[in-house]
Amino acid sequence: MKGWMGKFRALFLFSSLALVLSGCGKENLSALKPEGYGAEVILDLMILSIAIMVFVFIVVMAIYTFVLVRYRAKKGQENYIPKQTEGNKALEIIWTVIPIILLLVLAVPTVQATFDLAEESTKKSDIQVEVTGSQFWWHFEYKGQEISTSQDLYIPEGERVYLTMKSSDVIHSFWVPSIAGKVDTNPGDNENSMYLEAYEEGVYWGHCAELCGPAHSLMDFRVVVVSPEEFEQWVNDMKNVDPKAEPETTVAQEGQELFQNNCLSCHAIGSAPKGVGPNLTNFGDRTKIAGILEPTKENLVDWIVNPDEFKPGNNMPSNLVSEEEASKIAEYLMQLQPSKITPESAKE
Ligand code: HEC
Ligand SMILES: [Cu+2]
Repeated sequence: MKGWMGKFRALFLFSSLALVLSGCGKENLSALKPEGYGAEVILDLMILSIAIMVFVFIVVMAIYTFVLVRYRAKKGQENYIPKQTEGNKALEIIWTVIPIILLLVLAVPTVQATFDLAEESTKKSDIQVEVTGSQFWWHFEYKGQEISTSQDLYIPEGERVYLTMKSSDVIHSFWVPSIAGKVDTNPGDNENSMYLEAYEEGVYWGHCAELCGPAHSLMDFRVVVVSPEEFEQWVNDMKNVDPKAEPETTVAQEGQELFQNNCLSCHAIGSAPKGVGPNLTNFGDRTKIAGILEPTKENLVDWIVNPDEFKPGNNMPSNLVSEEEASKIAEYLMQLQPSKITPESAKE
């Protein structure tokens, strides 16, 4: 009875675990479904190393089973001690050389891929983005373009986009599993670099992959991959933003004034160096609010009044404005859509 219960419990535990883990299969967030060059190279290496491991496991298990069966003590051999042998040159050479060969088979493509993926841009015309990780959000500046944005990184399909990366506080790690490998962002002058090359248009999830504080698990961002023509359009739209442009409705105009008085110290609109908070130039086009909330007006008002409720320990103060004021600001922020290229149009 007890054994039966134990088995049942184990089965229950594993099936619930499977259920929970299957929740991790968010669309476009899997290193096992590569949609970019880096992710593909890395998956190939994983498959190669697993194949080698499985091969070694099978061979060892086969020899082990054979020896176990073939040389077990037979009847009347209870205290039998087999003939003792020591040193066999041929065998020793074989079991030294085979692992060396296996390691070489693994090492050569691994080292090759490491250098390949660490390639830096040598041309001036390449798209280069300076990435900064901050508790608990991401900032992006397009070098030589005077474009600043946060949370959603726009890149063109099929082109290499070179990233130089740093942190403004603690160590973070930039990871878009289905497009490329992960790279740490360090504080200070210690910059890292990598590139993204995405095969298909779409929106790809990214995560911070280095425990960096209370809201680390909520440090989500997106990579928005658009066609090269759309990307050019996006760049133009972003460059031509007038940060002081007056919104159409009176509510939004009031919101703009409230925003300028209460929020502009931390949030820039238009091209600007990284501030204390995310750049909101194209906030109306965001795929999520603060990387995690659906972009509805209701969520935005809740966020503005009490950001700590959604991302514990984040650096935006709560209760800066009343709910009524927040609602006006939300009206203003949601119409900040300078670009005709939105993630929705990118998905089609
Ligand atoms: C002291 C600096 C500071 C002030 C003042 C401030 N914020 Fe923030 N804000 C931040 C930080 C930091 C974040 C990033 C939070 C995170 O995701 O961890 C943020 C995030 C946001 C976001 C999400 C941005 C995105 O890209 O999704 C919105 C919207 C926002 N703030 C609106 C406002 C509004 C409206 C005000 C004025 C009432 C305001 N903030 C005042 C620091 C500030
Ligand atoms: Cu982080």
